[in-house]
Amino acid sequence: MSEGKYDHKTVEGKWQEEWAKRGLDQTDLKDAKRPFYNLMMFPYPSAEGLHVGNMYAFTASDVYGRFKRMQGFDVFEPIGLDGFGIHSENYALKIGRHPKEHARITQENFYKQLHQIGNMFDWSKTLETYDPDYYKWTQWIFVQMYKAGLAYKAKSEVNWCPHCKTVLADEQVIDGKCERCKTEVLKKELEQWFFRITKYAQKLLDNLEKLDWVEKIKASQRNWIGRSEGMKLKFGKYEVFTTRPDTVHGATFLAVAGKSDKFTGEMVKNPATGVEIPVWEAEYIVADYGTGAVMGVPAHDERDMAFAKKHKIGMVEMEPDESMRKYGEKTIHFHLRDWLISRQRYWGPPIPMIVCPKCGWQPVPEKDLPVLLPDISDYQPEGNGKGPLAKHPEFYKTTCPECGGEAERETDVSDTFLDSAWYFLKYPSVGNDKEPWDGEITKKWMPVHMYTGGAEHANLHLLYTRFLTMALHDLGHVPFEEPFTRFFAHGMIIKDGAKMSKSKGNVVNPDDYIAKYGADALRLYFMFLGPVDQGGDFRDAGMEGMVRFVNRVYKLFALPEAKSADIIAAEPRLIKKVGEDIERRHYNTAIAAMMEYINLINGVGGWMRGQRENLAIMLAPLAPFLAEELWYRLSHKDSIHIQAWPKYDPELARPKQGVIVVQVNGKMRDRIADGPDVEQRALESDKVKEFVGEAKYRTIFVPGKVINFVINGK
Ligand code: ANZ
Ligand code: ZN
Repeated sequence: MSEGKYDHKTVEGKWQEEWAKRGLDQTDLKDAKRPFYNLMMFPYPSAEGLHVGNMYAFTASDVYGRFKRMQGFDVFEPIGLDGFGIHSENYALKIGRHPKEHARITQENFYKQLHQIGNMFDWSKTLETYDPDYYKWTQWIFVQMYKAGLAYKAKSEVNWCPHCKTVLADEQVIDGKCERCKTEVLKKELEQWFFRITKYAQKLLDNLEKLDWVEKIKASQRNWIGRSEGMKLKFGKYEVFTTRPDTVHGATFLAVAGKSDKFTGEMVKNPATGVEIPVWEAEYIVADYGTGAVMGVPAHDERDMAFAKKHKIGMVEMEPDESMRKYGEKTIHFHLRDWLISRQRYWGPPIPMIVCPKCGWQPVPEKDLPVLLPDISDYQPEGNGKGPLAKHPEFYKTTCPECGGEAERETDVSDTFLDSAWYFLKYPSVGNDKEPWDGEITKKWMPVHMYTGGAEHANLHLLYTRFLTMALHDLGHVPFEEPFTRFFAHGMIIKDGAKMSKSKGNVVNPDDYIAKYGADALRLYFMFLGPVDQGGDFRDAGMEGMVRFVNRVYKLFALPEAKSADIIAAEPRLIKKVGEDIERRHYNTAIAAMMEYINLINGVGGWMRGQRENLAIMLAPLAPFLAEELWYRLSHKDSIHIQAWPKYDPELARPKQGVIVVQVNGKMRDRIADGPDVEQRALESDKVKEFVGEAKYRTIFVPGKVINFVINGK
């Protein structure tokens, strides 16, 4: 065993190469006995590369995957790039680089960064959403949705981002601003492609009960779906949707959606009172919610009250009346609106539809997929409601698949969130270009066993992917309705009190840290910040501490062989604690427990081989390079990462009890933890052995206090 400092550069380089050569992280997807699909949310490249915050989340997910592998699961941990879309494209536009060229550069950098951190990714199964072998199937999914009546084109009032020069789905408007560029979003009346997510509103809601997800994500989805039970009541030719039919007596006006408030000149009869009430157009009425018409009850509703006051409409006080149910029928409405899927941009999969003057809209025949995104130099969005492909007749001029006549292709591309709504289905089937995914493999590996990602995607990605999976299930393409059995939301990394972001200028590039301190030290540092669901504050100072920790562990393995009752007593507790903490992703306390244990060993000055092996194994998910090196130095030929997680005797792992003083002939020689087998453990102590040797003895045991070995003849 070599002395001195641990050289992370040499060690990490060596094991990266060796692991790749052995195919250590390539999962045998066909023959796996205990499949465990450990997935981290799809990364989308924005600027130069991954920052420390992204790396944090990936490492947190990887520690869990490595732990599961040591528990005997066949873990599949794939990685790829969500490289299509506005986010990447906006950055490419900003720096004046073609999005395709930009993607090539980012891809190389991303994979290099992700490789360095030492995650157990199966590098034989990577995928990128802009790869035609991938988006061929994204388009195929669009075609299936169209054929099933789940994709349609319609004119509606939609969100328009004047900066991104494209429409956005409701879910991509956060507090009135564009999710990607934070510009104030405008409303526009446009004809667009939609996915009929509303058809699944009830199922999206019901299935939440079955999912092992954190409650705040489920609550967010419930709220977004917004189920509302009420009644439809007839007011003359108008029908209103109300959740308070019992207040119908107090309706003093009727309001329909309008761009500004104005009296229409029309009067209708209140069905309950027979009184004629005025019909108004009102700004506060949403055109496509409920029936688009509301009965105004100023006495019971704040907005109606404000409207009535402003326009001097009367108010009627009355007692709520349950008998009014006879004026209408029960109905349910959802706030969720259909998913707007088309984008007037360049960097996405062309929507695989053709419009023919005679036959109307036709899907591109499946044998003609993919519809390739052409290489063009005028890829900038124009903001005229059409995408850049609309300037290219060589792209859009085609023939009708139905009648063979002249026809035109759709020139919008699809939303990036469609690319990322199905990627998990493709990973295990990467390489299969005959079908989107392999039936057997899909059944064996999915739903995903553990999904880790950011909570900010509750109503975006997590809702879209649930919907798409349900739709694909109903169309017979996948054997399950829900994509992710468990979802774990990781916390955020902040720096100087603020979320890490380029605009705040507090982004930390992990590359420098890996080069300087090593991947293991960075991983340990991340995981020591706090429980993963809480994230933490990134401070340079802490890194040094982790480098010292790595070196201490390394030196520990140079200590001589020695048997200590204290270490023997501490070990089962450590194994229990580290395992349980990793399972609930409190990696920080697992590390803290190991630190304490290391202090104990240093105090004793030696330890046993089995203890060394177990500690190395427990460190392996957190510090995979260091652990592998230690394992190798213990003369093992196989990888530490496929060793079984250490077992412990639950009896011995019970919380620490009192300390027993061990005496030989009345003189204190050692202390051991109280618990079962006190005598045996006391005799295993080197300090005790030294004095007892082969001599005959009798034992005086005072439970909870002292054990005294009295050597015969004394
Ligand atoms: C009369 C009334 C009296 C109402 C009262 C509420 C309280 P949720 O729960 O969100 O579904 N409403 C219906 N359609 C609307 C539209 N298109 N635009 C704006 N407001 C609309 O809310 C349903 C309630 O919101 C309905 O019940 C209606 O006002 C209003 F004391 O009817 B209510
Ligand atoms: Zn035709």
